[in-house]
Amino acid sequence: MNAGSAMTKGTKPYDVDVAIFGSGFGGLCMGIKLKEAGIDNFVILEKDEMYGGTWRVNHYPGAACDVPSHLYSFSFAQNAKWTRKFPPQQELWAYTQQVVREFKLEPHIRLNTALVSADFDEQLGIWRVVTSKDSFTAKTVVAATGSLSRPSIPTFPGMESFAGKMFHSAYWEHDYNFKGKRVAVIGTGASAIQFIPEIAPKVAHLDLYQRTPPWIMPRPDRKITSVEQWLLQHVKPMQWLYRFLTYLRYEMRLVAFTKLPVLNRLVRKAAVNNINQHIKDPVLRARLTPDYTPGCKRILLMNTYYPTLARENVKVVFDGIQEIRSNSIVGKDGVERPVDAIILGTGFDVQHALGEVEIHGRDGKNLREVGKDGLEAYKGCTVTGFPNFFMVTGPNTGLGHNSMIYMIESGVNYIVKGIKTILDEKLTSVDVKPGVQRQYNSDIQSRFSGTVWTSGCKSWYLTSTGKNNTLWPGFTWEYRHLTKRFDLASYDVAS
Ligand code: N01
Repeated sequence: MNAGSAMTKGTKPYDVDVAIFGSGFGGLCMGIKLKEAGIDNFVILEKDEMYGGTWRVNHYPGAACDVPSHLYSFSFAQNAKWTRKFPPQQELWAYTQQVVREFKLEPHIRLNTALVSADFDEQLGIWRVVTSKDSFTAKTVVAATGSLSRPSIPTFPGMESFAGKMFHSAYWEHDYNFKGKRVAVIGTGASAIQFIPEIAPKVAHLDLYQRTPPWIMPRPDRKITSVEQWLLQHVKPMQWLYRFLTYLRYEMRLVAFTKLPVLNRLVRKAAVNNINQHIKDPVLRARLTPDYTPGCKRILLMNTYYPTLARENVKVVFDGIQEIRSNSIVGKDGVERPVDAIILGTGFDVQHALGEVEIHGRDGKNLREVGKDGLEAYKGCTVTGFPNFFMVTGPNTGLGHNSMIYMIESGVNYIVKGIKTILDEKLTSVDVKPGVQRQYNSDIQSRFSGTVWTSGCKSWYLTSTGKNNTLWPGFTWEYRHLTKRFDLASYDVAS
């Protein structure tokens, strides 16, 4: 076993107190807060050659976050130096590197180390972890792999015969020269609407295969002036006030999604105006206007998408794909369109985010099997039958209205308190009671009734059976309150 610098077995019957899988915002926050709680014997496993999570992986042209910069950072590591109101990918990735340095996380991070399996040893109350490099034991494990980490690659008849270039937006090939090429983009989600305006001016022709149009609002982006940067850096109360006001503004969006659908009519009106302002062709306008309630799928923010669709060299194809041939795509409209490159902007497999990793809890229970119809958890953090196992951004913690960093900090607080309880009280295992998890999920599901998310659209928020196990249905401060303390009474405890 190559335990790594953070592993010191000492007198304990295991190598590390905590093994964290994933080094994005969730994994890094876990590390920082464990250190703060005095727990230093932990490792963060990262399967790739560098840490940083989704904002390192997704580097397609135009990649940027649609949550404002000053809210999309840790509350305890605010950054006054954002250059734009909405952070570009490069700045977000640089921010994660700055955080790793500032909080001295590097000795804990093990790069190029993919989790293969984790098995709970009932007798000892420990996890046996196997990675692509070695194996070790951990008292507790934390999955912080995020839900948008596994690209969803659709299959189309004849796809394997395509002789041109094809890649997913999460595997962007910057060396590919788009100049003069005929390009097909499949998908019109958050990623596609950001990279299409970047590549359209370079290509000879772009066919955009739209299955469902998204609702898109203008993105109120602009440069942050040096005076603003100075003020935010040197007048700390101002930084907090600015962050708080931004938080409140975004939190209010939930009212339109859940409490006052009438507000949604205003959103729809503004979004329709946005289409009409840029698209003059009435047929195209109609096909770009969604027929579902705004918010049912994530509302996107972009200024240059519709003007790009109005370009001479861009054609939106609405009828779907019948077949892919070696140098063309045949649409369901029967038209064969020649193509040199296909870019899949087809999103992520949210329901199978852990992929092929084997996680076995009590009695050999496989997490993938348990979650095959949509994983359920307690407070998004623990799963019955998987003792001493925690998740950051687990089921029903996603958001359509505010910053995920806030949710990450809340969940991490709960998990750190749970881990501290296990370690301090020398507990063998802590496993959420089945009845507690069942009741919690039944309450969560009942809260979706009457919200925009149950208004009838198909989205990646839902499982194949239509259950929403992705979103948190309330205000983010409710989740903060829920995760304030670790409620040991909700758990079966062995000591
Ligand atoms: O993926 P998506 P994404 N045939 O799932 C279409 C986050 N993100 O990578 O709508 C044809 O949104 C699919 O069509 P439909 C953010 O949370 C955040 O763009 O299912 N089309 C859809 O149009 C976001 O929501 C930022 O009918 C197919 C598209 O592909 C999440 O990542 C920035 C298809 C997928 O859109 C995912 O975004 C970027 C098929 N077989 C991303 N399969 C921020 O700024 C799928 N589609 C925070």
